[in-house]
Amino acid sequence: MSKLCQSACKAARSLLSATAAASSPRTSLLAEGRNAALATLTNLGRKTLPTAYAYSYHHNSSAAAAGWLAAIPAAVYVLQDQEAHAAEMERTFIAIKPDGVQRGLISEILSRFERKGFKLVAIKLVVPSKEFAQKHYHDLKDRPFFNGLCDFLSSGPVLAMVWEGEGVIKYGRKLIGATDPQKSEPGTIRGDLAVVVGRNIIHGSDGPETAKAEIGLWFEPRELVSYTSNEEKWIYGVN
Ligand code: DAT
Ligand code: MG
Repeated sequence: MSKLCQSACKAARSLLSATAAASSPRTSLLAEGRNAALATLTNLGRKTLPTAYAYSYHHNSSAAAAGWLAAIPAAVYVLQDQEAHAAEMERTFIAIKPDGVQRGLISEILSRFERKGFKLVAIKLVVPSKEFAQKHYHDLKDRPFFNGLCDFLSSGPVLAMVWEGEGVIKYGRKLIGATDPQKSEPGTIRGDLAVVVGRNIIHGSDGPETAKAEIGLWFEPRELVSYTSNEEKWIYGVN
């Protein structure tokens, strides 16, 4: 986070607690400032003044300053809200292996995760080295197919991804289907799109620990993008 953003957040936190201590209707203040807050966040990211603020700055600088002050607590609220939301959401590592990439199945596979309602938070196309493949599949090092498996994973581009959502680790595996495509149900990715276990086109973490380890192996923390999707309020809800 930039210095500017950090000090804005700090100031905003003091403002928030002061407002809370005075027991004034904080929520309405925050609600009013929500749009302005989004502009503030965007502005902090871009380090430029949005046109509307630049305009009011020239015409009424004290009003503009008041606008900024009102926006900052709400900006922090939105930021904290997003961070808290992202923190509690489960993430899994999904990779389209070289066979899936070469067969032009990227969009077909991505669309299944997307249509379900899961959220893409990281994606990159990489050719892993054999050593990297061995790290990824380290738990299979004693299996007879380990060497061939690592040769295959490092033989071409792999589309590495992190997907986020409630229950995404377990349900991601359901979308993928059984390891052996001969045993995968129709309707699953492997069931519909693959035939043999050695070319089963996709990888998905099999539990919370492996998800964490695999995300850490394939991605730098800064490559994971936390954001609120417009669809979230329609995907999640309790009646
Ligand atoms: P999954 O990919 O479903 O998590 P896994 O972790 O047991 O399955 O194995 C990793 C990969 O190794 C798998 O996607 C394909 C390959 N593999 C597994 N069993 C195999 C076998 N009996 N023969 C050849 N390759 C195999
Ligand atoms: Mg596995």
